[in-house]
Amino acid sequence: MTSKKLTMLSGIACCIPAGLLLTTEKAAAQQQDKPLNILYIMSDDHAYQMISAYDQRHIQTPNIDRIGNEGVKFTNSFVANSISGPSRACLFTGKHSHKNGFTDNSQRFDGEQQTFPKLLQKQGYETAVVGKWHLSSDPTGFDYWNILIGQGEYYQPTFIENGVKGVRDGYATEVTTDIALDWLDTQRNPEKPFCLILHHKAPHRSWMPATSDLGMYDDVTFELPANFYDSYDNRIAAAQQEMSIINDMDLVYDLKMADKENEIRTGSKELEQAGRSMYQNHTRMTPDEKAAWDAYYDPIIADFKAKKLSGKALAEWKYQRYMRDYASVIHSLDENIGRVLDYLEANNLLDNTLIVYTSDQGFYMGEHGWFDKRFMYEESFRTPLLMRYPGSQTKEIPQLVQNIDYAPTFLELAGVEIPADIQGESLLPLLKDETPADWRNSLYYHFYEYPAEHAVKRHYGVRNDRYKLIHFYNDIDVWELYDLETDPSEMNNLYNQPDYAIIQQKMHQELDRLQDYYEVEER
Ligand code: SGN
Ligand code: CA
Repeated sequence: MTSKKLTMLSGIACCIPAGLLLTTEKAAAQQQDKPLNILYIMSDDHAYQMISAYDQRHIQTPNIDRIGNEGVKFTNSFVANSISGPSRACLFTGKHSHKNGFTDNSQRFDGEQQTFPKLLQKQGYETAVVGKWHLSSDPTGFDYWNILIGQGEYYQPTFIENGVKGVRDGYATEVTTDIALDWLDTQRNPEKPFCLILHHKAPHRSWMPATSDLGMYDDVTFELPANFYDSYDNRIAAAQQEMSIINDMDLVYDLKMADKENEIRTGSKELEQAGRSMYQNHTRMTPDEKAAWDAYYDPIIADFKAKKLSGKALAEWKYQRYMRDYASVIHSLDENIGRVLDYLEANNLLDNTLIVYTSDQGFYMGEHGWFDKRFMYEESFRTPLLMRYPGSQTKEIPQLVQNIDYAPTFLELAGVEIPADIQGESLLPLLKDETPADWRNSLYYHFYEYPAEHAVKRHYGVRNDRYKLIHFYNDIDVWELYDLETDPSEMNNLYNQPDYAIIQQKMHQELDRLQDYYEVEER
């Protein structure tokens, strides 16, 4: 209970019978002594461009926005390594990838190492993780876990509940929410503070909406990003990726054009087959879901085939389909986050719980012509971050924050001493309107997953509030420098431009300093 509420209580003391007052005061004191609960909600690949608290152009997300409206919006929130498993390893350890050992999605997380859920458990918290896990080894540090296998499935997803596998009926976003609410309501020990990690699969590729949401954005024409037709001049690594909507987004697998006549060829046998099996055979859908799916997509497929689109018309048709599917997936996500907030409110848990909403990284919604993430460019380096912290007066936090900061934040909140080897910084002072004068002024980033799907080269770099320096390496050796003030879309690589020589040198120095600070051995 906040101190404001305690004052209110003592203010009405004269009207309350003595016995009841004692009980109320005792309850209030107990509540005040009890550390805040933690509800950490993270979705998978949720672009901030698709959250109305961040961007009003495309869709409305009133429930997600509510967390920020009643709390704070971080306007400069970033990840350390823009891909799922590594992002989750940074979250749980508070350390960069080279320290927690989980550098790319092919790894297995060493669950023996120190994580914040384990330290919270020691402090008396009850801990649970529900939904996407993606760290390969079994969860450690959780009293309850109920996780998807790998990427999980949108329909009738298989979960592993404390080691036991089972298929759950329903749509992933709803089922994941049901499991989380059931744990909150009936399974946890209400005497203990809780830490619930609620990880959605949505809106990960291949962006399959709930059947109830199919078509809900069909009347909307989404604005094409100004750099949709980027030609990647002077940016060799950007030119070599395989995440282009035009070239790599599969008509069948990604955009569901699994025609019954089997006439559509996409250029990728593997993706086409995977798509046909998923949408034509409907391997995981119930007969009702299958019927609703076909009733929606069959006419779109027929129309698409009749139009015989090519060139820019085809590219923009693909973009609109992508945006519509993705937006419809977000609709369910937003509604289900609303269900969780309503539950907390109805059960008097809103004002003693820190609520976090974020994504495992950002995502491209057509910027540079792309989908997916991985790059240190803004759309995927950034990630949305909204927090509802009871008692906070701040509305927006502009400081540079990163996903290695969650672990120390939760530990400080719980009254646990932050171990010296944790690399992140607690965000608690920022939430309490007490920004330290020496808050970090630059961020370190490192992406390792190459050679791999989407062919984004390995790279590391540094970003401060204005400039970004990136080094692409491995089978390439290319530097990039951006002035984010004059070129926020990162179209103009300034590396080795004489006018920027001093800035370039300073950014190199800053990169060296950060690599020393974070003890990066491999450079
Ligand atoms: C899958 C997707 C990729 C995606 C990775 C990583 N392909 O492999 O498009 O980049 O996951 O995503 S798919 O054909 O399986 O859909 S992450 O968010 O889990 O890291
Ligand atoms: Ca992801």
